[in-house]
Amino acid sequence: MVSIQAQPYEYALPERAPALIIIDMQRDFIEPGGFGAALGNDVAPLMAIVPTVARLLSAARRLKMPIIHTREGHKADLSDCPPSKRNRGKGNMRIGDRGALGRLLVDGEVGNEIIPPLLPQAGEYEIVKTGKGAFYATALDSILKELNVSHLLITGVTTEVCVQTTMREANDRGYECLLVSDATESYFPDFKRATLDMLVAQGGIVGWVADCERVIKGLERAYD
Ligand code: C5J
Repeated sequence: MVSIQAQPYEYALPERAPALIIIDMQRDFIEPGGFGAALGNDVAPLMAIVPTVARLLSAARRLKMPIIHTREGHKADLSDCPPSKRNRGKGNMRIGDRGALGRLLVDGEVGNEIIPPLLPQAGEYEIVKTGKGAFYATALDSILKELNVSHLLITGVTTEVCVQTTMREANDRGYECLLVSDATESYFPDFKRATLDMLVAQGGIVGWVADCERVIKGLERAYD
């Protein structure tokens, strides 16, 4: 059996290839003028992981793995954005307000698009989600079940918010999850570090962590 060298121990790869999940690599979080920047964050660290995510994406395409992209986006009338979500954040910009990339976190606006180097291709799934977790109020679980997928390789932003929430939701639903450590990023380095530690603590209470190089090596050995 082929495995990926990971923490807290080897991640055994199944016969059916894992799905690559790319969380919220949209302009709103990665580019200046979007939602992340409106909250006062420096977006440069998030931009820096784009080549690594692109490398994984290209490997997944070559190996014909299922690929799922998510975007965090709300309806234009914000009927799917509860006050518990909208009335948060610092500064005077909130979800739905107009910024340099259009209305923040609203589906169909420029800021809500996936960044050009990672744009989905035909045959890949693009899920618009309103929650932090990608399973909440989406078809993700049924898509994965239909594809007969049991293992997920998780990437994207931000590590401690939508990525971690999705990985925990996935683990609760029975998926074996590995987070790719250099293909995820946070605006807060300490939060990223703590998240990676938490996921693999206690014998991998939520799942596994490995870097892109190790992941690609394992995938090529298993599925090439
Ligand atoms: C946030 C996300 N940070 N994609 N969303 O609000 O992590």
